[in-house]
Amino acid sequence: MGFTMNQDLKLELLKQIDNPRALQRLSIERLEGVARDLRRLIIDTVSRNGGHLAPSLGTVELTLALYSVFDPAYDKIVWDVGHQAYSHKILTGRRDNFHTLRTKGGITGFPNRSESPCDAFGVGHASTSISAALGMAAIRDIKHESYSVVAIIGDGALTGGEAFEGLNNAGDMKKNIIVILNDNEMSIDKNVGALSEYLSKIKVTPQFARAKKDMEELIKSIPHIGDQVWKTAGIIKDGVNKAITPGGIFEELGFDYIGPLDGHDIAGLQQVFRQTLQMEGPILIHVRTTKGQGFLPAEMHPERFHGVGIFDPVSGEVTKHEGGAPSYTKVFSDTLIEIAKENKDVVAITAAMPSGTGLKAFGDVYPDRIFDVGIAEEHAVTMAAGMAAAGAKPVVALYSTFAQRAYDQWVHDVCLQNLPVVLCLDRGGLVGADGATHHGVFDYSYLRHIPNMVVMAPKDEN
Ligand SMILES: Cc1ncc(C[n+]2csc(CCOP(=O)(O)OP(=O)(O)O)c2C)c(N)n1
Repeated sequence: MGFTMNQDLKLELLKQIDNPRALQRLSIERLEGVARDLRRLIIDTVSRNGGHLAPSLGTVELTLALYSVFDPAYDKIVWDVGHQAYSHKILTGRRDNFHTLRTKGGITGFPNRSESPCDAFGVGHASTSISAALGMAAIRDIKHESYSVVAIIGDGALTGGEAFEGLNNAGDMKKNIIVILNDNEMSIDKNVGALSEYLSKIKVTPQFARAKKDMEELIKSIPHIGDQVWKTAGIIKDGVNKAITPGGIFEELGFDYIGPLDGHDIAGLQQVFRQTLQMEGPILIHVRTTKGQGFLPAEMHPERFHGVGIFDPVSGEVTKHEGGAPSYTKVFSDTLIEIAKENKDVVAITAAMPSGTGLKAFGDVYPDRIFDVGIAEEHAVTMAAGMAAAGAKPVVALYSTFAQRAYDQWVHDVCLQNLPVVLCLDRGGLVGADGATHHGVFDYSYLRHIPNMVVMAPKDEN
């Protein structure tokens, strides 16, 4: 399974790219050819080994445009979660081994500092990229170095609190840092949250964003008093800003906002990336992409192809595993629906994983009793504590590895107050192909010692 490269794949253009710097010399037509080769290799490999197909298909052009302007061996490119970074891996020295993706001893599923110097930061959990990138930018400036720092974060990962903490701090520190927001309106399932709605309402073209600059130039050109008018008319200027600038929320946070851009238009992206080389301070580039781009089954079912097992690379039909014991997820899902029938106080909370945790079925039966809070495990747990304090019996369903985020919330918000919150942990133990970032091996050690916490592990589905 997946240990040899498919010799039928020609990949003529991709085979010529031994170093990402070669991309800087290619025409747009050639880069588009490389994009086609990348998609072929990604689809072929993931169809045999499983992996994060739809996220990685969505970022092919974005990666090519980025690496035809920035150099991942010199600049610091920080991918958030890293599940969309297969093109990055292939273009940075792992093309010929890519067929070993997610196999023992093979290429790992996420950027990994021990795998390549081009993997600026190790990832797997969401919403860390802006903080990490800001840290790099701060030290770059102390050391008087000159590399660019770029964080690429999805609209789903942007729902995580740490991403907001990073934005807030970056806007204040005013370091040269670029945040690329890869907006495909999807988390694993449909993205949630007020910010997601805000992003979807930004429908303005880049030309319209230019209007702000034109207004500034117009006012400043008034003879004698123009500069003064621009300086003193703070309130008006602010009003103008808000009225005509898309992405104003990011401007308010101290970023220069550029977008929304077509994330599959290599030439358009290149042009903007080059412009940023002349700019100072934090910049947010809002890019719209299609999850699963270029493989119809994944475009039509981005949730199914977010993280997928073995499938037919032509039809997209996913190989089903019939028989065997029911999964933990299925047993949990069915049981919670039963319990909720008896007990009207039971509500369920998911942190952006309704499908993965089995809570989707619960939501179908009890749409008013399920809460998808986004990739926000800390918030999920404290919100559950609030619900318990108000008389409910909340069940928080998380993957073991992501629950690590909410350690203090369990100590301080749930257990110290002895509130009746149930945590159901999926993916406990070694999880296999997703690797070290996703293993659920610490839950006993980080939960068992907390006073008032009872830890139980089911022996089997009964
Ligand atoms: C802390 C944490 N919680 C949950 C996850 C599981 N997870 C992986 S990718 C993902 C969705 C990310 O959405 P987005 O950032 O928009 O990227 P896209 O897949 O849409 O490209 C989630 C919830 C995670 N990796 N980390």
